[in-house]
Amino acid sequence: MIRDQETLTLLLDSIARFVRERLIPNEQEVADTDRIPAQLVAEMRDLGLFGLSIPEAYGGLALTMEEEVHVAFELAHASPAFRSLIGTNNGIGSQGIVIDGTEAQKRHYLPKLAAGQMIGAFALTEPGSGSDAGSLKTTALLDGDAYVLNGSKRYITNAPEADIFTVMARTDPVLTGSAAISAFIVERDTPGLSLGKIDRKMGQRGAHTCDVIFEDCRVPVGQLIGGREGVGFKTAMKVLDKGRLHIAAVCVGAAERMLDDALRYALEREQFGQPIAEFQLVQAMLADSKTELYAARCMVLDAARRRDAGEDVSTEASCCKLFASEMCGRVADRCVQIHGGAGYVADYAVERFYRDVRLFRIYEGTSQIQQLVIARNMIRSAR
Ligand code: COS
Repeated sequence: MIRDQETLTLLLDSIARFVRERLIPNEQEVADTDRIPAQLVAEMRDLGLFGLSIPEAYGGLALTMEEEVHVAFELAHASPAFRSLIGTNNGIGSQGIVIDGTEAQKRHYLPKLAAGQMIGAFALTEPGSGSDAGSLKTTALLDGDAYVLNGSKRYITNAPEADIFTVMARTDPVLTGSAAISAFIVERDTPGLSLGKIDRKMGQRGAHTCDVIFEDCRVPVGQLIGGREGVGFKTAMKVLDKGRLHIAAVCVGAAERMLDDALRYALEREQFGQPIAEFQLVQAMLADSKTELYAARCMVLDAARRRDAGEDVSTEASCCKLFASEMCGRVADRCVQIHGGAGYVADYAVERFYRDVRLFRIYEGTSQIQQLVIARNMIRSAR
């Protein structure tokens, strides 16, 4: 749902200008230094990018899902590291509170997340539990007026920068499975919380992940999201439904950027006396990429509109994440191919994007998990 086309167009124009004039010219520096300059972070705050999906009552822009995916299409034209910094505050790092938090939790945390004064992170994955999120082992056992957390979380996006973590942990030491999982808001400076060293990743330099370790970390009872035990896994799944749709939109934006670069290169680069864009085998790669991109864009917009209309889009979000992230991988591969030898050297953005976009098929649920969710939902509704 687009509430006011004129306002949205103004927002998208200013983001497109910011991407073109500020983010893209700084991409290489971010890749070289593994850090987003503080000045750019401040400009992202001023544009309201940290609070896109947070309700207006708590200082956010309260974008509908359809509006949010349009913003994600634009932002993802620049290096994914930029989107990643604002991504957790708008997505997995805030939505647990937005969807299931108590009024007091919303009032305390959301305005700071929306303003970018606080960075949020989402701590679900563990060393022994990735795709099988329901088997997580971190415990949170009630002791007086606090839950005592023990365990460790892995590959947590923005953990090195985070001020608060949404942490999924077991509040029942006996019950197995997801029904014993509860969600907590844990502040970074809580005694007993420590961070591992920053992971050395294949790509997305400038966006950081690391382990988050809990050793007898006492978290006040008021930090239990929604004030209810045993519903933390469902909170996590609801957060991921939205996150997967957002990531699918990011895949569309990144693929558009790579294809723009490849088309420009194909028009400039001459071989056999003419631009390589004149060759039909290059045209096939351009055309296949454009076609798949168009399909992914339509899917993302349709699912976003359905979510705005109040439909359960768990299946559609997984369809979008599966198709768009796999599409993005195929487009990245073709765009490197169109660049030829130039696509394999770091002077061209496509070499970096090729590595950066590989993550899209893995995080917020691998392609195989999306297949599983889609098929299980189909079977469940047919029974
Ligand atoms: N919304 C609300 N509730 C949901 C839900 C959703 N999208 N998906 C599942 N649930 C509920 C189920 O209804 C079930 O509730 P009941 O026990 O009351 O029936 C409960 O959650 C458990 O669901 P399920 O039995 O389907 O859980 P499984 O352990 O079989 O696992 C998958 C489900 C595999 C889909 C889940 O573990 C998953 O998404 N894994 C990937 C994790 C991931 O994306 N990690 C990325 C890192 S975070 S960036």
